[in-house]
Amino acid sequence: MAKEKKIVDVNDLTICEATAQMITKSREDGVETAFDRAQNMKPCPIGADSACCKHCFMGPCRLSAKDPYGKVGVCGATIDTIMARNFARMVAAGTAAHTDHGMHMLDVFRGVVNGEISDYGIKDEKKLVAVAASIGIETDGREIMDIAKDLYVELERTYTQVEGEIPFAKRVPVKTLEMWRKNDIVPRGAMREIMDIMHRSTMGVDQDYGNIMKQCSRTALSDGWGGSMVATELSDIIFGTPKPVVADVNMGCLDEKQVNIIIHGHEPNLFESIFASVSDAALVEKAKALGAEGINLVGMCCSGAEMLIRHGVPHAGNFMSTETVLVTGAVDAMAVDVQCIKQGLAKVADCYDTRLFTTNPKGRIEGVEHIEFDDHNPKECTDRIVELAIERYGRRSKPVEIPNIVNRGVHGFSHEYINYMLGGTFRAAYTPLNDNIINGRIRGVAGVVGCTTARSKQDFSHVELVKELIKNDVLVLQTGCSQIALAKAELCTPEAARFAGAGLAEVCETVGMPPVLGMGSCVDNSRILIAASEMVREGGLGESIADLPAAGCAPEWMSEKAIAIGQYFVASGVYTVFGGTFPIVEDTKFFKLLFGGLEEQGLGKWGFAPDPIEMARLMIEHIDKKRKALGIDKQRERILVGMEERRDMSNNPVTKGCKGPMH
Ligand code: SF4
Ligand code: MSK
Repeated sequence: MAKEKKIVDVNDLTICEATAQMITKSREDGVETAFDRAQNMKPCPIGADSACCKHCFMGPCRLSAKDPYGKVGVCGATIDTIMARNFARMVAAGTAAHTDHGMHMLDVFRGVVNGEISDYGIKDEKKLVAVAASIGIETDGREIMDIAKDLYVELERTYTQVEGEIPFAKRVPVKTLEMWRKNDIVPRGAMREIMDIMHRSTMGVDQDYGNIMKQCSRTALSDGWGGSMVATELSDIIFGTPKPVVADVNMGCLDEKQVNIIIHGHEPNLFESIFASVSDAALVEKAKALGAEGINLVGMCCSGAEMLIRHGVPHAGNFMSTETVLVTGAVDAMAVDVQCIKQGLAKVADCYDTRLFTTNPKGRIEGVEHIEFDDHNPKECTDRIVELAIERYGRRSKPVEIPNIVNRGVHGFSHEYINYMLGGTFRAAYTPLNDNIINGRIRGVAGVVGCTTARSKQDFSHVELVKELIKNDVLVLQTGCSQIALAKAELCTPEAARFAGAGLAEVCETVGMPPVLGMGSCVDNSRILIAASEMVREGGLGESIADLPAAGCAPEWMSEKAIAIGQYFVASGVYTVFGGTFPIVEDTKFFKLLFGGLEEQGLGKWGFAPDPIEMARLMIEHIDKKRKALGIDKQRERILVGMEERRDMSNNPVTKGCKGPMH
């Protein structure tokens, strides 16, 4: 007899009301999603602890978390070797994903520069010049295309360089770079680093967890300061650098009366091209001829986050909502490219007669129609997708049910815009931010990023953590699915300053900014690295990224990419807390290295807490530790004493006579 399937209350699965409604509908319709599959698929406890090894077939060998040093693998590998090798392979996979995405953007850039690609161009010349100058390319008095050619050649080294430091190492604060050199972790080209880590983590090579960890840092840094940074910078140069834009999120962005198309994945070029296709007058006419009011383009996941910040394209939801959005029956077509695309989409799309298309040669799904996207002729693919979506609209037969929920917010805080927002056109600088950290109005800065997962209540930890941080005057920078969770909770609005502590609220009100700044997709975490470097360069907050009163967190992570991101933040000097689960056996030597030993070497360190309030406590404790080390903890105490008075500005000893915190 088949085992009865476990059904869990939707309110225990998500705090996203729209997603909850659609989980309920999917159950009524007899359609399964990842939410329900997770309840009936227990994670393997040995795998969850990273205590198993299948690097050769004398195994797989399973060690015990209860008695980690009680036995070793058949080859003699210890628990520390096994966990370090597993960790290394996650870093390698995550780094490969981001750097391959960056490499693709480099291919597009080369095509644009050589004149082989004509559908896109150089949209932000100012940024092109700034990026080129930042890595030592001569820019004075030169033609844009000449600079662009040199930039292409230089950035290619991010991938192919066999020896020596990658180009963006020049952007790293001096003391941080010195620490990397001392630890021998300055990255070479990503291809070399990934090859190295895959080699040393095969059976019988590197069996010293500390040495493996060194290569984990080096590889991850080739992602954060390499592949991811190239992806972000070139996407800005080609498609435009984001600046604040008002945009809507949630499933209510779908419109029953229009042809609805969702783009889900990570690379912006597919989305940019379909953005052009949906404005094509002939296609719009075709849609109208079938009774539609128009064509409604909506994003999901990370390419959605990128289009949200760059163009204000509406966003329907994060990773855990990609199946449930199809349950609305309103999605006429969904096109996907790479990363975080559940195979389960195929079945759900089939049940609701949504046209699902893969577009990237690396990311096909068995049984799903593939329309290949080619940057040399991008509209051939995207026009076709729009046509097929229109066709599906014309034969919609099933009832449509769209949750009537839309949340409006402000997104698009690139590092360039933060610079401008705080300092103005003529004195663009991080000085006001640093000053407000030094005087204690802003206690510190937190990067809250990463996925949602079927193993945690969707969005819950993101929202609770961020609320707690801003309440304690911590300014929050966001990317990826986390940003969408907070946007749905309406914390990406200037009005959300009312949830912030008095100091942060005062700064937000003066500048007119939200306490939560959305910066884009998961590769855009590189924007946070650049912002951190600028804060160091500005002065007053120490000499390296490790000195900053800052911390990072991925409260609901699930992807190997998150491990790579976490490791490059840690290697850059940031205390990085993960929630949900962590693939490690506590109190082992490898555990002690990650959660303490790395910090002793001058890097950051990992943290873990299952509860969001505890995550916030750990991050704030770290921020306060850094404030104390910088000698700026006293300023904050004075600010706290003055909090009541500050409500009455005229009596406030701190602000009396001042125009405001940013002046
Ligand atoms: Fe077991 Fe060693 Fe083979 Fe891993 S490498 S499966 S620990 S024998
Ligand atoms: S999409 S990696 S679920 S952030 Fe970048 Fe979201 Fe995590 Fe995928």
